[in-house]
Order: sequence, then structure tokens, then C-alpha cells
Amino acid sequence: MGLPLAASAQQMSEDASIVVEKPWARASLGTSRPGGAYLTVRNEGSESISLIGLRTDISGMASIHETSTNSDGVSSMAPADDIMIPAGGMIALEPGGYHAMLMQLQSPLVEGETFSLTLLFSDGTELEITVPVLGIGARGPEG
Ligand SMILES: [Cu+2]
Repeated sequence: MGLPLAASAQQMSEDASIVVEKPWARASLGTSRPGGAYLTVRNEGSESISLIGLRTDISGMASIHETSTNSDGVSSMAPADDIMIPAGGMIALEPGGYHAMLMQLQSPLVEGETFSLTLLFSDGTELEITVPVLGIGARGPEG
């Protein structure tokens, strides 16, 4: 089984200073639970930038969350502050860490489909990317 084409493609800002790789989301159980989306962002520019927010039509309330685990091994998540990406650096949104939390889903995330997600950056860049939806048990674009 091949991956949706977009899963392996790079998507970048017009000036190529911001590069998004390996976006994916997990299929959702209907719309009563929030969805999660994951990706990596590379800053190829010469100045640091921050990822400050998200926007997508499929969610009435999309935000960046951070999962953390306390000393008792209990995981919880909360809205993340702006995430700074140094020049030449990268950040990963991945299960167990930062993630795009898609609350108030307007439609279910269906395996094999895609949706568009706009990443908002501190320098005013708005980068719209295409996110493929993988299976409900997926852990990442490589399976
Ligand atoms: Cu979350």
C-alpha cells in the first residue's frame, strides 16, 4: 500500500524559508472527540520565527497543544505557548509532544482523505498545507 502522495511531499512557503514535512493526521472516531495532526517544520530562513497558531475549516477550534508527562507517569495536555524555531532549526509535532489539536471537528477525519491546515507564524507568514489522514492506529507517515 502506497502512501497518499502528499505524505511524502515537502510543502513550503513562497520564499522557501519555511518547509513543512511529513504532515499527517489520525482518522477520527466521528466528530465527538478532537482530532490530532502532526508534522515537522524547518526554518530555512536567517531569522528565528515562531509558530503561533493554526487555522482549518474542519475544526471550530484548532490550536497547538503540548503533551507532558508528570513524575507519576500521568500524561496531560495543554495549549502550548508560541513555539520558537531558530534559524536553521526545526520542530516536530508528534504523538506525545506538540500536536495540532483539532477540536469541534466539523466533519470526521476519514482515512485516505486530506484536509488543508494553515500554519500561522510570528512574521506574518501563513502557510497552507495539505494533510493526509492515515489510519486510526497510525503512529506516523512511515507506519
Ligand atoms: Cu491536545
